[in-house]
Amino acid sequence: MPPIKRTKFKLAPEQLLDMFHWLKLIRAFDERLSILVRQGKVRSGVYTGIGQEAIVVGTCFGLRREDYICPLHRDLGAFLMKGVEPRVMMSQMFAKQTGLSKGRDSALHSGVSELGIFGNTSMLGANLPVAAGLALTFKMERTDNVVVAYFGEGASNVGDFHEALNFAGVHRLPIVFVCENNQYAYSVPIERSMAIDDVADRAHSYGFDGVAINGNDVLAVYQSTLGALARARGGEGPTLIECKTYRWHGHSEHDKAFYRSEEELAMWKSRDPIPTFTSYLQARHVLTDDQIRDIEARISQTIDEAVEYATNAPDPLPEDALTDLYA
Ligand SMILES: Cc1ncc(C[n+]2csc(CCOP(=O)(O)OP(=O)(O)O)c2C)c(N)n1
Repeated sequence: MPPIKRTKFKLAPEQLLDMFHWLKLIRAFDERLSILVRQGKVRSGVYTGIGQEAIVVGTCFGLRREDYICPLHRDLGAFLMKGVEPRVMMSQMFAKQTGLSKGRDSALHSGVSELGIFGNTSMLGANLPVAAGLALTFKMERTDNVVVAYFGEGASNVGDFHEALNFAGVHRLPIVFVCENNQYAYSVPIERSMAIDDVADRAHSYGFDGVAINGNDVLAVYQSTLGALARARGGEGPTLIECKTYRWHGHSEHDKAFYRSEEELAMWKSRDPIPTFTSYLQARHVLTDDQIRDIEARISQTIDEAVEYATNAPDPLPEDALTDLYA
């Protein structure tokens, strides 16, 4: 298969600053959640994506409201980028009435159809056939909307992954499969679960392109996504983008991650997507120290307000347990 052509793009300074803001907000949101877990305030498992932010920022940045995302347990940032307010997201983590599932769900399975967010299921890979179904709907309705479906490298070993890619390839569906390859599926390192180096290669078996990129480079992720979105909107079918990255925390906040070395963590921390992008912006005179301070202050205020709002929000009521039942 010929290599995917690189998509040309130009972002205005305001757009670059917007990207920077999202990276910082998502990092700060996850970091605060990590503290709140230790304070016993969160009524859910918390699976932070600290270190992986460039993936959700780079993949969501070019989306329209009507496009659908199928996020993973580690992608709270994608909810924010698709339009969920931080205080609503925080309420969701606190299992309050003001959260997306009104406090009747563990935090990770909610969706918002008006914003194009499909709720995740716990079974790894199970979101992918559903995502392919959504993409089939878009194709049958003759819209040019696209589905962006996220999965971990661990999930790419599950049957559902292969069925979804096969179906998407056969029907040339408008879908972008985004692999967040953070090197571990819980405690299992990638070399113990896969005999190939790149998950991206798996796309070729299903008749479409796969590309492996630096998932800590937000512009590289954005660029690959732009190309994949254009192909999907133009009727050329799916693309798999494998983003190589690393999660700084354990699988979840209760996992101390003793299965990996300090040296390995330090090496990946030196590839932190935020300072890399900060240096890029500063070298181009798009971002000043004052702007950084201003953005950080605004984010800190947003998150403080979100925590206060969620803390004071009402708990779900027993009599509401059966409202909103679909069937
Ligand atoms: C089918 C299935 N098998 C096992 C699990 C238990 N489990 C939950 S998350 C996880 C690891 C996921 O790894 P990966 O897909 O790489 O995503 P990551 O958490 O690294 O982002 C496992 C094994 C599950 N939820 N579903």
